Amino acid sequence: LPNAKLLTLVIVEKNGRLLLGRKKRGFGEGYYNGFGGKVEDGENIRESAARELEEEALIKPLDMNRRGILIFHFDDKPLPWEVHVFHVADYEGVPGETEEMAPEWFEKDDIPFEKMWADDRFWYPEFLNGRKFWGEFYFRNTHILEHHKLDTF
Ligand code: 6U4
Ligand code: NA
Ligand code: NA
Repeated sequence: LPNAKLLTLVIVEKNGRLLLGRKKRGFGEGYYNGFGGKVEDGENIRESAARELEEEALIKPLDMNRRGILIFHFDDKPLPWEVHVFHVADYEGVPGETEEMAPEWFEKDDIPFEKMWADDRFWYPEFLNGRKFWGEFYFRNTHILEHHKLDTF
C-alpha cells in the first residue's frame, strides 16, 4: 500500500498456547497484543519483526513465517497502517517482562479478545488455523471498528 506506515506484529505459538503481551505504555496501552512496532529506516520487515520480539519479549525467533497483512484506516490519523503479521513456532531464551510489555501465555480457546484490539477477533481464528490472510479495517476515534473486509488464502 503506498503511503502507509509499516509495522510488524509477531505472535508466538508454542505447545498449543499463544504468547501475548500486555502493553504497558504508548499506543494500545492495557491491550493484549503480539509483539512488534514500527519498521525503521534501513531495516527490512522481517528483521524489524525479529528485533521487536527481542526488545519487547526478550526472546529470539528461530523461525518466522509471514501469515498476513492488516491494513488499518483511522479517521483521526493521516496515514493508514500496514501491519505485517508473523507466526513464530520456536525461539531462543525465556520470555520476560520489559518496560513495554508483560508477556503471558494463553490457551487458544481462551484468548482475551475483550482486552484486545477490535479487529483481532476477526483474524485470529484464521491465523490459528494456519491460513494466510489479508484484512482491511476502518476505525473511528482510534478504537471503534466501523467496518472491515477479510480475505484468506
Ligand atoms: P515506539 O514508538 O518505538 O514505542 P513501536 O514499538 O515502534 O513504538 P508500537 O508499539 O506503537 O510501535 O506498535 C504498535 C504495535 O501494535 C504493532 O506491533 C502493531 C500493533 N497493532 C497496532 N494496531 C493494531 C490492531 N488494531 N490490532 C492488533 N495489533 C495492532 O492486533
Ligand atoms: Na512496540
Ligand atoms: Na520501535
